[in-house]
Amino acid sequence: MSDLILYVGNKNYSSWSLRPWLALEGCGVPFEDVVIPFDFPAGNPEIHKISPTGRVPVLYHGDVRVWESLAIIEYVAELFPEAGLWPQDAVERAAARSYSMEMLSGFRALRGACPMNIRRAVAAIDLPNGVMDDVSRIETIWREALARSGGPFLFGRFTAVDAMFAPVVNRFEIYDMTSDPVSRAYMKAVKTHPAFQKWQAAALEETWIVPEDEA
Ligand SMILES: N[C@@H](CCC(=O)N[C@@H](CS)C(=O)NCC(=O)O)C(=O)O
Repeated sequence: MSDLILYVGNKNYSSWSLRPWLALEGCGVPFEDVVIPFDFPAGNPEIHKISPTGRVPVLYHGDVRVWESLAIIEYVAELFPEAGLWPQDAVERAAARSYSMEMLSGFRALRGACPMNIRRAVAAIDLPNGVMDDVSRIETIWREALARSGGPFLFGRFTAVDAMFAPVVNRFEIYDMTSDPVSRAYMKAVKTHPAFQKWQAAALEETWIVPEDEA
């Protein structure tokens, strides 16, 4: 039994939960997960019992509680340095963190209009202003990193920054947002990664419907 417990939201919808979950799973860090669905109109009161923000993800490690997706990744990266959550090279690590921070703090138009939804069938939707600017910046990041590393992941092997962008891979896919061959190859690498497949299989088992996340 692992002493790391990661509380996550619905695997079908919870993009912020997917990020640390995938970083840990994809880098071979032992942990357990507990799903707390947000299928209540006013939010699930259970989330408030375990999270200071009333949001997931939250990590428990004995008495230590860490919230916010990127803070969780950083905590676990320090706990398991050999797992290689970040690139080993300091300059590459700085770039990976910069991209991850862009994801955490930006791309609001895309995130607002195009919710992650693992089980959704592929279908384009009308996109409000700003969404394609976000798509363009993300594709520039991917192109830049993949050209430097040679792929198949942004920094060669799978790292936390790929986990940070994994919900975007789902969004690009289900809303049919790109035909760029470099993006498509990267999306395929993420979607076929065993850790992503494991999350996807669990998401497909879920039956909760969250109407506001059904674009
Ligand atoms: N900045 C936070 C965002 C967390 C967040 O917004 N989580 C959503 C799920 S993806 C949530 O808990 N929603 C529940 C609710 O609003 O009731 C992070 O990076 O962890």
